Amino acid sequence: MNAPGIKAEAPESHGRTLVIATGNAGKLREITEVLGALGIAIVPFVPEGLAETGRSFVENALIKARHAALHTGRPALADDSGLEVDALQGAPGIYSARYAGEGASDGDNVARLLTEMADVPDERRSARFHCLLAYLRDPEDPVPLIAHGVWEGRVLHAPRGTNGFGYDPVFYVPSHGCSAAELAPGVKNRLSHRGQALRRLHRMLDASLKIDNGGHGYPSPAGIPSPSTLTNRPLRSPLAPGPPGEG
Ligand code: ITT
Repeated sequence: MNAPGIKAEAPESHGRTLVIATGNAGKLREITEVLGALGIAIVPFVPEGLAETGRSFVENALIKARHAALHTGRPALADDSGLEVDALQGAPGIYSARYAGEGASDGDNVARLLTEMADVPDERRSARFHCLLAYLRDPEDPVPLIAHGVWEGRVLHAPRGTNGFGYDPVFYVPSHGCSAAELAPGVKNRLSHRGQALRRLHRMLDASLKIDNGGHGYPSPAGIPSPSTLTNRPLRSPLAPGPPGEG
């Protein structure tokens, strides 16, 4: 029987379920849509109060995934992402979520970006989103799966559109002649850094499942705690055996 609160019963999910470590509702929406279309149900885990002390996207993604794997006792996936602006020597980069300071809102961050870019002419406004995904089978996993996606664009002079989140209203998408916040969610996911990385990770998980059945791959839904039980408290030692019935 499936754990309560888990969407694993949905026929299209084929029982594949992943813990996602994020406190960002916009990311969660996009990840749920992409992985849902690939038949994977999502169990969110909010890594509250966790310091992202890495110096790179990949380090921060690993910190978040390891934290979630430790505190849920399950394999976990995390996304670290951000906007790299050439005229700002790569800023805000890994500091994108707190560009205007700790606890800054999306609006605060966009406002600071537009201020910093006020005197930058059109031809020097190139930028790109990066998304690094890290997947760990357990907190000690020595071979995490890492997937990277990049989305090229330009920084607009003023916000446009209301979809998406973060810097989407000021990220111009040349292929579609509009901002990322003017794209329908499905279109953004087809083009975006996150959509690319998620589809890559999905292929890696499937390939890994074929090679070392029982190594990487999707956990069985049995024994996955319900979302309400996913907290920062460790459910069990990472070295303790899993719930009965799991190999
Ligand atoms: P979690 O760590 O809990 O996942 P976070 O928002 O703190 O949430 P990051 O540290 O990875 O996540 O920071 C990512 C920031 O980069 C995010 O807050 C946005 O400001 C920006 N960003 C990332 N992807 C984006 C996207 O698709 N569209 C717009 N902005 C994006």
